[in-house]
Amino acid sequence: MLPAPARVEPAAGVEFILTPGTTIRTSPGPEAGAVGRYLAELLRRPTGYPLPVVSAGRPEVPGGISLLLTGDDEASSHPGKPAAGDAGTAEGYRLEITAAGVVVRARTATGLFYGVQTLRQLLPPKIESSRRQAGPWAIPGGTIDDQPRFGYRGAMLDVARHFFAVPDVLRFVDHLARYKLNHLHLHLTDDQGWRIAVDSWPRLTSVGGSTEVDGGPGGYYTKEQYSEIVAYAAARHITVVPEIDLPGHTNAALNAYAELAPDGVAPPEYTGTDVGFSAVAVDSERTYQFIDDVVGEVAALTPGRYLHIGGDEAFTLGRADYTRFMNRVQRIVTGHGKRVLGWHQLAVAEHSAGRVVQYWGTSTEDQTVANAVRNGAKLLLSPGNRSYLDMKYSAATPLGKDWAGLVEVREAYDWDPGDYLAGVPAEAVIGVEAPLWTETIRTVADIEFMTFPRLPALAELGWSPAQARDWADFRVRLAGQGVRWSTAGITFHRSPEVPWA
Ligand code: TNX
Repeated sequence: MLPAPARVEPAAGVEFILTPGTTIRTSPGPEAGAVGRYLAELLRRPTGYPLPVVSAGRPEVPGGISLLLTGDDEASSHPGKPAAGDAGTAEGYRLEITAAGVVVRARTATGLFYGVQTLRQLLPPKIESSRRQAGPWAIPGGTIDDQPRFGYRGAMLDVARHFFAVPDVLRFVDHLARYKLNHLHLHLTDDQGWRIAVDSWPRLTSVGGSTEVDGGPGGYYTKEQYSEIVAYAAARHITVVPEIDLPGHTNAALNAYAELAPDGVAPPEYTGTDVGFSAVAVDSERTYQFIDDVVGEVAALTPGRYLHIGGDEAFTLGRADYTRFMNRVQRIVTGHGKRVLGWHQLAVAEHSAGRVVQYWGTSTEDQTVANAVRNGAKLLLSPGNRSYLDMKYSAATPLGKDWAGLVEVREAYDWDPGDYLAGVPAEAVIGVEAPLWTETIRTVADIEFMTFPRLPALAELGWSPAQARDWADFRVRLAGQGVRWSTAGITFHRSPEVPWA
């Protein structure tokens, strides 16, 4: 299983076998019912079984698969204790598999959903096929008690450098769901393109959306399309974190609206891959009106608590201007009811209630970040040399970059997020995120080649207890996932570090 569950007790010689008569029973209510239907949809095509989903408070007849929401009383008598506060409890589940049936118990539908992902991995790999396969469909017996170590487990997709249409993003969401990740960060704006419709500033997309790296056609999401991504992710218990990168990485916006540029002159469109050359006019009130409009519209479409404001690589601004600007942008974000997330350069700005800095450096020391944390910020870890999905695996990797180093699977796996940055206690770490920048990434196959197998490695760091981290064991479990990816049609890097079947 991957990520490794917190506690597994196998029952030797016991197995449950899925049959044409198997029923899926769920607690009453729409949330548990939706998880039941999700499970049925995963299983129906490969098995060819009808797998009806029925709602029942308590199954009168044992057998089949039951997805049950537990009351607080029942949940509190469970032995699994949360490691990371409420999120741990809320996302935990217990899975019991006997010859008579499968029971998933959880306090929330999110916990049931994670129990379902574990169950999926316990079925034979042919369960990943989109065509009907011959049985038997055996699930090994035992009990699993599980909950995540960290409450934030994410991946970022850069849809600005190269645009990815809605179906491609939804497929990426499904990859996250498989490994119990719960945040999708969308890098929606950059020098090469603006990808989210803003009604009050229409040229952002009509002009700013029509470019991408190497001069491709670009594209953007209408509000309906963005909401479709949000809803699809929510159905998989994943929260979308939209990023509007400021004050740098803004050439597409400046190209669309000259009034936002420091000298009032629109720069030409940009389809190269340099960074750090653009910035909005930080001394113009019009700029703050623009940000208030954009943040307001994006916040209104986003149910999650975070709004990411970038803050990286604003090389044309001095520290004082940058800090003053970011202080003001942070207030705009909280004014629209969201918490601030930003790349760790944001650490120099004043504290803002509930803010999170995302560390993307390659050193384990950063005094400015440690200070921001002492002042109340939380930390999200995305070390470039560990978690960046756009770094090459080896010098021979045809895609990607290498400025943060070469990142083979062991490098991506063998570090501890709880103990990474000097002077930052584990309690201040909300979790981990793997960013995929797309300067060199053009297709779904490109995305998957860079994502698999490193995203599962990061998922285990985010979910499993620290003491479960064991490279020798992990590489064998990872190898077992390979046949599932091939069966599901997912492209992956056949790392020489992993004993693939
Ligand atoms: C740095 S990481 C960037 C991105 C690039 C990436 C390429 C960060 C916050 N900024 O603009 O796409 O490197 O690896």
